[in-house]
Amino acid sequence: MSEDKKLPISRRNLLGATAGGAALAGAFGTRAMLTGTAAVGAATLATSARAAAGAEVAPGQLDEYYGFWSSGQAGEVRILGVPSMRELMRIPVFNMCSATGWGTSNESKKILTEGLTEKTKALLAANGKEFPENGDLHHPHMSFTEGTYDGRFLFMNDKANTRVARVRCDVMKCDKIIEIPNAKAIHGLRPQKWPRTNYVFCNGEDEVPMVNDGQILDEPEKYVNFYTAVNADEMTVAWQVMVTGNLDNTDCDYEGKYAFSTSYNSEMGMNLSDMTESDMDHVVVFNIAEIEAGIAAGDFIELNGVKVLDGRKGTDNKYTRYIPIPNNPHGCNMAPDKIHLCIAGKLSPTVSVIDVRKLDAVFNDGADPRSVVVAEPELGLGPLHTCFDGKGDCYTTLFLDSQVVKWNIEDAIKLYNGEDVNPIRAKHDVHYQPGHNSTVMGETLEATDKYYITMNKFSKDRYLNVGPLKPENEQLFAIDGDNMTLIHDGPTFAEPHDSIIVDPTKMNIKSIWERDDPMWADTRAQAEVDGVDLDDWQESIIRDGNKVRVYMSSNAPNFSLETFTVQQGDEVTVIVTNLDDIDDLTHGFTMGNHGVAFEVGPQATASATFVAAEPGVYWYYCQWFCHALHMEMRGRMFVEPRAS
Ligand code: RUQ
Ligand code: CUA
Ligand code: CA
Repeated sequence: MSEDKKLPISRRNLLGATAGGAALAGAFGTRAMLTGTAAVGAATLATSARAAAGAEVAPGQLDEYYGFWSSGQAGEVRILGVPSMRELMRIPVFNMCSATGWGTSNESKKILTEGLTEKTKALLAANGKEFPENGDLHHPHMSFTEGTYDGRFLFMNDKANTRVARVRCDVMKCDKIIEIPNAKAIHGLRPQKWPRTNYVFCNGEDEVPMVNDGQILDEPEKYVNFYTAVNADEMTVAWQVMVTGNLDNTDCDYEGKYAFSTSYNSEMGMNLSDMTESDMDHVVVFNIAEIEAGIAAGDFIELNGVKVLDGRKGTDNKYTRYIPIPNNPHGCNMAPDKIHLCIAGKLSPTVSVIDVRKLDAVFNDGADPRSVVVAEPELGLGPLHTCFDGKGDCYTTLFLDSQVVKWNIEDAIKLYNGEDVNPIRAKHDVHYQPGHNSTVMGETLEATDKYYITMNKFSKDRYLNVGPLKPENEQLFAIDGDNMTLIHDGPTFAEPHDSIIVDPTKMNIKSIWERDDPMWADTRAQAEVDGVDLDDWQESIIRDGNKVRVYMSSNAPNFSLETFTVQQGDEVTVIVTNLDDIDDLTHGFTMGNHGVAFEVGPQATASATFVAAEPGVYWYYCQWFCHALHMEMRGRMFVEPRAS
C-alpha cells in the first residue's frame, strides 16, 4: 500500500460490513495501490463461475443482452454482448474513424459540422479544422417510451466540446450532433423517461460568464451555469435554465414532472480547495411544467438563439429548488420504484435518498428542501454511482474503497427513522476504483437482477504490463438471488464511463440499408440535379467547372468504373452506391495517397470529396474484405497535368 495521504479511518466506523481484502486506498488523485491477493483469487473464479451462473456463451451463440458502452476520451460508442462481454461493434461519434470514414465521408462531415455554432466554426477554422476531432463521451442513454427503452435512439454527451449526439438504433450510426450554446462542457445527460423522450436533459459542468465574449474574464462572481433540454426529435435546444453552482450528473423521474442534477461546486469555486470548501453542496430540482409555462409566458431572455430562464438560487423562481446534499455529490440515479432518487455523496460516505413525491410541497408550499431526504445511509468511501435490481436493492460503487456495496432502500429509510437495522446487504471487492455501474435494464421500469457491471478506472497490476498507459478494467457479476458471482474480468480501452444493458426485444436493427435512407439525402438530391438515378444505376462523370462528381457502384468484386480521368486541381467527389444486398457485404472506397476512405454498407450510398492536386496515376480500392477477389477490387484515377 502506498504512503499516500489517507482519509481518516474513523469515517468507516459506521459501516455494517467489512472491507474484505481491500486496503484503504489513497484519496482522489493520488496513486492508490491495493494488494494483489484478492485480485488473483477473483480472476480464477470468473471462468468457472460463468458456467455455474448459467452465463456461458459458447462460440457461435448469441448473447442475452446488448450493452451500449461509452468510451470516454476515445469519443465513440461501443456495442458489447452481455454476458460474454465480447465487443461487437464501435459507433464513431465524436472521434474520427479510419475504418468507416467517419470524419472523412461527406455524409459524416455534414453531421459533424452542421450543428456547430458560427463562433465555434470560426474558432476551428483558425485552427485548420472543420469540426472538433476529439470528444469525451461519457453517457450513452437510450430513448424511452413510458419508462422503458423504445429502441429508437441513443443519446450521448461530449464534455470536451459541449456537444450532444444522437445515434439511430435501426442502423447504429450517428445521425445528429449539436453544439449546446451558452453552456460549457456537457457532462451528465439523460433522456426524459415519461411519457416519452421529448427532451434530453444535459448538464453544463463548467461555469462561464452569461455572455462569454471576453468582457468578463476573471470575475467568477459573475459566472453562471446552464441546464439544457434538447428536443430529442429535432435535435435542437428547447430551453435552458440558468443555475447557481455547477452541474455534474442528471436524471429524471418516471412522471415527467421533475429532473435533477448534482452539483459538486455549489461554492462556485475556481480551484480545488474552493470547490471542496463547504460540507454541503446541492441537488437542483427542475420543475418541467413550470419551465414550459415560463417559456409560454415569455419569462426568458434570449441568449445566442436559446430561450434561457433564470433558475438561480436566491431568485424567487418557480423553476428550480436546491436541496442541500453532502459533499461534492456525483451520481444521480432514479430508482425503478418511481419514488426514490439516489444521490452519491462522493466525498461523503453516504448516499442521500430523495422521495420525489415530497417535491411538490417544496415547490408549492415552501417546505424545507431537506424534508425530501428520507434516508442517508453510510455505505463506504467514495460513493459514485448507484444502479438497481428492480427488487428494492441498490448497488453503489465505492471509488476509494474499491468495492461495490449492495444495500436496501427500505432498510435505509428505517435506519434514518431511528430503527436499528443495517441496510447493507453485501460488499464485494472490485479492481480497482469503480466509477459507473449498470444492471440489465436498470435505469428503466423493467430493471432486473440478472447481471451487474462495474466499470473500474484502474487495472494497475492485473494484466501484463503494456507501458505507462494501462487499460481500464471491467467486471461483470451474475446477481441472481442473494449472490454476486464474478463472471467476467477484462481490460478495456479508454475509458468507458457509463453503460446501459438492453433487452434485445427492445431493438429493431436492420441488416441492410434502405436505398433512400436520409443519411445520404444530400447526395441523392445532387444526383438528381446531375441526372443520375441512384435507383436505376448507371455510372457517370459530371463536370461542373473545376468540380467533378464521379458516380460509381460496387458489386463484389467490382467497382463499375475501372478508371476515371480528372484534371490537376479538380475538386473530385466520388460517390459509391453498393448494389449488393447480401447480409454482411460491406464494400469500401479508399483513394490511395489522398487520405480518403469510407465504408459503403449493403445498399448504401456514400461519398467523399478531395482535391486532385498532383498529376499521376492513383489506384483506388475496396478496403472491406468482400470477396475472394477483394484484392482485385480496384481501379485507377488518372490526374492529367494542368496545362500551363
Ligand atoms: S461520470 S464515473 Cu461522466 Cu461518474 Cu464517469
Ligand atoms: Cu469490395 Cu472488398
Ligand atoms: Ca463542493
